[in-house]
Amino acid sequence: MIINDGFVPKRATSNRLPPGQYETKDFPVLSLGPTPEIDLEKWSLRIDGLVGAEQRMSWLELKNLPHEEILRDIHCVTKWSKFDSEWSGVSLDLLLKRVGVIDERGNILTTATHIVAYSYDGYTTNLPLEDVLGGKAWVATAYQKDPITDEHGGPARLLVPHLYFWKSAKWLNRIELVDKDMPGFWEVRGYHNYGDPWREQRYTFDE
Ligand SMILES: Nc1nc2c(c(=O)[nH]1)N[C@H]1C(S)=C(S)[C@@H](COP(=O)(O)O)O[C@H]1N2
Ligand SMILES: [Mo]
Repeated sequence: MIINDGFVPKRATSNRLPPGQYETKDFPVLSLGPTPEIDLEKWSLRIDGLVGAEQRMSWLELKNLPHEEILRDIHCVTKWSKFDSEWSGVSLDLLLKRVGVIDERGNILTTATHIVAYSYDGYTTNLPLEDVLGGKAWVATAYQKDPITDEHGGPARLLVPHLYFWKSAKWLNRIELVDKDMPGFWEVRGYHNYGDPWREQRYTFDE
């Protein structure tokens, strides 16, 4: 007799948990300071620097762009990992196409090598350009189908799940394209410049 009760074995957790991390079902909040108050009417996202044509987007403009559903594990340097976090967002591929940083095929048209993300609370973080292209980064506007809560970075936050979560700037309001590496808030205060959880790049001198 064959019994099939619909049981699907859970994907093994061991091979999706980076070294030194533990799994949590919670969604901890980690912010440097108070949650900024952001009026959607005044909200904007500027994309500038080494772009073809700089842009300043209103909330409505961003909301009306095609969004992707994103289901990813996220990893915080404070050692929690959360599996299958569910977001909706606009890919950086799309946003950077619109300002002439890449063409339709994804060819890079800029001399920029990095981006710097800036937030409403003064936070900054740096990322290599190639780490935000090719379906690896989004400006997220929803978490589990609801607008992102204020404390988690709403109305819009960067989402770069393949790197430690400090790279995912909350309360995003500017993306600058630059041709040198410009370490951000945590990167000049002892955190690793790149932050790959699989290589456990937590602190500046981790290899
Ligand atoms: N603007 C801004 N973005 C931020 C931070 C912050 O303090 N300000 N903290 C970072 C850190 S250290 C982490 S681990 C994550 C935490 O995101 P969460 O509060 O949604 O869990 O946001 C990152 N993005
Ligand atoms: Mo963090």
